[in-house]
Amino acid sequence: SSSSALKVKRNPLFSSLESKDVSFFKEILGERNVVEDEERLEIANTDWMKKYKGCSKLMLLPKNTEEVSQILKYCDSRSLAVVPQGGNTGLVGGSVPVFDEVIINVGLMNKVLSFDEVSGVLVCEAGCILENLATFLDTKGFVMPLDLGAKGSCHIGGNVSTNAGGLRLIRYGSLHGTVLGLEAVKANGNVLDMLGTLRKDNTGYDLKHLFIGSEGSLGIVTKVSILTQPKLSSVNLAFIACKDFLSCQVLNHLDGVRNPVSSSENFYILIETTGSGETYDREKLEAFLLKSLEQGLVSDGVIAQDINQASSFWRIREGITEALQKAGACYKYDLSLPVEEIYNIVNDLRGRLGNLANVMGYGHLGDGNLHLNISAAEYNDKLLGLIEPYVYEWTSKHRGSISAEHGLGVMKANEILYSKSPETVS
Ligand code: FAD
Ligand code: 2HG
Ligand code: ZN
Repeated sequence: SSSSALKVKRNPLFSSLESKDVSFFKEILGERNVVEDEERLEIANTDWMKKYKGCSKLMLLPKNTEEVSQILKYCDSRSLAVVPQGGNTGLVGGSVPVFDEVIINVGLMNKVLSFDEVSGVLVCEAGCILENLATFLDTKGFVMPLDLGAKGSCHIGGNVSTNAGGLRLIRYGSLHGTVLGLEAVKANGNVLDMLGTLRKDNTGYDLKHLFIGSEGSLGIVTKVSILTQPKLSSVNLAFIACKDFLSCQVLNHLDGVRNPVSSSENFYILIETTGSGETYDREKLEAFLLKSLEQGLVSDGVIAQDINQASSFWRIREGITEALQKAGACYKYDLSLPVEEIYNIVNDLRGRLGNLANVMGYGHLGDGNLHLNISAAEYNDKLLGLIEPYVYEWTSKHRGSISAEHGLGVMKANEILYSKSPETVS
């Protein structure tokens, strides 16, 4: 359970939910948006990996910022603990209660508020699902600056709160660059209007940056203003096999997905380019592949011939997490490391764990971000003892980050000192 993972006891200073609290919430939110139904709570208490589980008796579904503010103000006055929840796709146990916290899910706050077709600035509520925003922008000829495998469920507010990286970071940069403004509600109910749409604003501290990646610890994000990008006409996608870094053994777990390249190598890389010169862009990518083949860096490669083939390539990459989920228990580490070191930790762990588990390395090579996934039949303490603190110490020794893009959550809240000096934490 999440409480044993965190090795903490419920803080007795927090009160327990009483029926008068539920009545208050029903009064401000309406009966329907105060969820006490056991089945729905079971889902909301359980994380995506089914690894972390809380025992909340209540989920609240506010419809606007004012309701979020009222909820938080009341919880603050009654000392009721809360946990903000978005699409519940987080991979570090942060989106579900540790004990009996009240779950606040902003999923009903899912409206696009404005879109400026000249600047590309989109302003929306935090509960918008990433894929819905992408679909909306597509009709306007724009794309979101971020994309990730969980797009069908994750919320933009969740993305901001975890500072999600994803598959386009190398092209469009991190959310610290693309998020132009936020609205958030602090634990005492105060609303912080930081919802600017300006590209430049140096009037004092840029408070919104503290919220990006704060995992709900500073308040609930209710609105997001984000810079989107024009959709470019030429998109090229190459799937290459090579003798370098990225392991793709996990392909074996993907039902019905054929390996697009005929040779079977240990390493695969997916490269997407976007531009506006269709012939030129393609020729450039082809020339790059040819040169890499000649130099012996690449052993095989294909460029997607059409959009269907391109999405089938992306499905392979985006489906790894789900495939591993089906394969059994999975210990996940999300590391930033100097690129040249990335694969050494995979090899080290293979040696260390032997046939106790399958060690997989994949991720975002261009960002220096390794997803080290250790797959076993079931979770067990002996295996965990061999992995931790080994992985954290290894990462710390190389001045890496123990959370590149997923956040600390419950899983790593107590491990922050592996990546930050004490003075910067206390
Ligand atoms: P949740 O999981 O609901 O919550 C995550 C954290 O944010 C929790 O701490 C929660 O309390 C807090 N939170 C949520 N909403 C709010 C809010 N409105 N205000 C304040 N706090 C809030 N992550 C990546 O970075 N890159 C990837 O490529 C990637 N791919 C993934 C693929 C799959 C298949 C899956 C399952 C996950 C993937 N993730 C990835 C992890 C996850 O999708 C992201 O962390 C995502 O940003 C979480 O969004 P969410 O809405 O689901 O948030
Ligand atoms: C990805 O890049 C996600 O696919 C998930 O960040 C990584 O499951 C993982 O470890
Ligand atoms: Zn990732």
